[in-house]
Amino acid sequence: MIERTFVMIKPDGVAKGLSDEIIARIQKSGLKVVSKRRVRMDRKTAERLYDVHKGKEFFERLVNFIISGEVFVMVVEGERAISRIRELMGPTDPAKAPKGTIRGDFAASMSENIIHASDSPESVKREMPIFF
Ligand code: 3AN
Repeated sequence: MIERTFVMIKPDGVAKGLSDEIIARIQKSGLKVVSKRRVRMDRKTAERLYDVHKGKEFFERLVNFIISGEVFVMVVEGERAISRIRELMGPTDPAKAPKGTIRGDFAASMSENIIHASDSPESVKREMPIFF
């Protein structure tokens, strides 16, 4: 099934100059980047994006990090795009992310982990319209 998913290169990924490398990995895997935009999020937008984490101990840290610099927001399309991007990305904790995954190769910590991608069709429906 052809899906569209929401992907974001976080401020650490942009600041480390990894945007082209990450986009190249996505395209090489056979997925298509159909829209992309560089944005600096305001607090309200960041809180909306991370609404599901409201109340968790890391929420404030996460929001502060995500508004600390520019991000790349993208719409990615392809066969099973939602789960394929999650595979390319690797698990949330970089210590558990295998080499060859984006987080395994580049992420520094749980909060600074380079990339976000929607984890389900419901998340896509909620997250994508915030930016596209
Ligand atoms: P993923 O980004 O792999 O879907 P989620 O949805 O569990 O992971 O978490 C969203 C974001 O919240 C993560 N990308 C990460 O930056 C941050 N996060 C999750 N758990 C923690 C934690 N224990 N400490 C700090 N940040 C966290």
